[in-house]
Amino acid sequence: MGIFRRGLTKTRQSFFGRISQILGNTEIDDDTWDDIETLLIQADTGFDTTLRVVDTLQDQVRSQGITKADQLQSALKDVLGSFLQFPPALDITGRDLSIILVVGVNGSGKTTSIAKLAHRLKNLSNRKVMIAAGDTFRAAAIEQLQTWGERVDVPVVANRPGSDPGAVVYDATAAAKARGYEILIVDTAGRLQNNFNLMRELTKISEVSGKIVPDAPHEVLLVLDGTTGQNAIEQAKRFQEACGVTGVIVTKLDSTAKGGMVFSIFNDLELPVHYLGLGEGIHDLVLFTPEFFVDSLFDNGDASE
Ligand SMILES: Nc1nc2c(ncn2[C@@H]2O[C@H](COP(=O)(O)OP(=O)(O)OP(=O)(O)O)[C@@H](O)[C@H]2O)c(=O)[nH]1
Ligand SMILES: [Mg+2]
Repeated sequence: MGIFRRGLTKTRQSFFGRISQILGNTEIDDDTWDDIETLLIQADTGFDTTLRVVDTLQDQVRSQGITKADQLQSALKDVLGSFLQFPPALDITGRDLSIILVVGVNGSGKTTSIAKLAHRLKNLSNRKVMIAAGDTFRAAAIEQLQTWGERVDVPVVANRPGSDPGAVVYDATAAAKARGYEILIVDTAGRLQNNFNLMRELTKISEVSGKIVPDAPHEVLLVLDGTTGQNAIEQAKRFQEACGVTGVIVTKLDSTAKGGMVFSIFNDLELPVHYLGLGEGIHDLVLFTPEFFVDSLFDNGDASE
């Protein structure tokens, strides 16, 4: 819980935590609803999700007989919570080798999240983890991943810069299988969702591992930069078309005020958020927990912040 509250300090201070102050101690009227709508939109909750949240909140207010604006905070908290779900466990058990493909636009936090995830799976779940350096675009990308691999003590299969990423994934899959690894996490180069050729390459990469391991990749995790807000929703739709995204990691929520995007991912994309990135360190990847997330968005009178 502590890491959620600390990580989401900016979102809390800029938006949700200010709600009681914004609404004041008045009767609920049209201005109240306008204020709540504005707050949600500004926090990047997205238009459709915002309207649904406000509708549901209005129903609650009616059925519970709430008349004062200052009673709205806890009702809003409940409604927001009802728009989230605890993510299902990653589909990485019950077979010899499971493959997780990690995709996203440039700089969204893929490589860092892979290192954090490898660390989690190895140390918290006690799994044998290997990483494939499927971003062959830049030499620095391969080195960055190798450095992380050393730090978290996980082997990294790589080829030379400029080589075919599909071939790296093929080799890594074969190596992981031969050496009895249980989870292979595949890094990919960042790409813009509207670049047709690069998105097609992703489709191919995603198919390669399936030639060795049936039904692979078992998870396709899209890494979304929390600071990009609603733009990320558009990105997600294109990645879904190219490689069948199964879930999302939202990064950099420590450095942005726009946590509302998480509600939009669940409701507009109907994808689970598995993890949140709340910093640059190896431990700063937390399992998404709806209660902790919503609680951390609101002020609980804690003066220590
Ligand atoms: N504050 C913060 N920074 C993050 C987080 N996740 C990643 N970063 C930073 O974001 C920058 C980009 O991260 P990378 O992991 O290299 O991103 P990438 O998606 O692999 O980038 P490309 O491979 O170039 O597409 C780095 O400086 C990371 O330290 C996070 O949760 N919080
Ligand atoms: Mg990278």
